[in-house]
Amino acid sequence: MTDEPAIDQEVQPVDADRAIYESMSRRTRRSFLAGGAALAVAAAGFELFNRGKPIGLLRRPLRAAEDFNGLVSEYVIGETRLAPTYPAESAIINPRTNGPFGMRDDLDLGSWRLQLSGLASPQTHPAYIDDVTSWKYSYLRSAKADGPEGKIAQPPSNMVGDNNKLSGAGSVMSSEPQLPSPLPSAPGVLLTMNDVQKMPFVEQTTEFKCIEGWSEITRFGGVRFRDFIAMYPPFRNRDGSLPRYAAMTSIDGAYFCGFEMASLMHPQTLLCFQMSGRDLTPGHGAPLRLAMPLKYGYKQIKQIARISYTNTKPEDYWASLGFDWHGGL
Ligand SMILES: Nc1nc2c(c(=O)[nH]1)N[C@H]1C(S)=C(S)[C@@H](COP(=O)(O)O)O[C@H]1N2
Ligand SMILES: [Mo]
Repeated sequence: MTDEPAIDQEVQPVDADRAIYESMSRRTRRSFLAGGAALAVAAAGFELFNRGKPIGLLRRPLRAAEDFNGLVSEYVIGETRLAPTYPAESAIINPRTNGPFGMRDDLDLGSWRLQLSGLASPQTHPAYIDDVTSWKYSYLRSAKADGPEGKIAQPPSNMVGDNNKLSGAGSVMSSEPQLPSPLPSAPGVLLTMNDVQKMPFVEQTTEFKCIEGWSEITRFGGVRFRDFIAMYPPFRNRDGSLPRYAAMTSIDGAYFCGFEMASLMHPQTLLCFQMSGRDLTPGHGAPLRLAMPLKYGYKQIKQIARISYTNTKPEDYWASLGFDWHGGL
């Protein structure tokens, strides 16, 4: 107990963030009321559970409860509080790797570009391209050994074991993803890691939680997604609002996540290229992944290749298998 790291409550908001922090404490109080309501719903619904038809991996009442939790997290809790932060020294040095889907451990990092679409005025950017999907990545191993370019990666053997422990998910986990969702062609920009690293560097030590039931204190380094949004502004709707969502896909499109814009604007959402003070390893999602300490690991997509802003709710890998689309803690 005593070597449990002290939670650092002294997160100092910069001025621009102050309004958010103030509304956070108000909203947190309100969320206790919502929590009470959720408990009542849970108690009443428990009996119905076994009668429900399965939807994806979850039975219907559980699915409904997940949707309800999603609403609570979206409108009441999720985007307005801060995850606790810890001293950098309390972070684990070699975090475990988990989740190999849609990844290529043989990606030639020099060939990596971020395909970014749904921008306000992409033509003004020097890296403008008519169709971001025309970019071809290259791989270090020969095409002969690995099959054609873009083939779904076979999980490297050191990354497989953990996934099979996800209860009830064994048959799904061992097969290829069912809903590969490569995003359609679109104009946009192709960014390099240098472009990403031009924004202010931030380090953040937070608890990383996987829905399988393990967690680790992890030190992430990267740039705030909200800075990235400011640097490469999304299109605006007629009423001036930002697009509702961003869709992201991993290198071969086989792992994909959707996010509310509010989640991406959260000050702890990072586009991340370091863990434990070192460059990301392939298993952890080199060169670029998300860190979102208010969401479960499955929303923290690794080896991002594509980000697209949209008003259409994006497909999500684990949501398509029955888990909550929001993945909030
Ligand atoms: N591309 C991709 N990203 C992914 C996954 C995956 O299978 N493929 N798994 C997710 C899950 S379930 C977890 S718990 C975390 C694990 O991150 P880590 O390997 O850095 O611990 O990655 C997430 N991001
Ligand atoms: Mo996970």
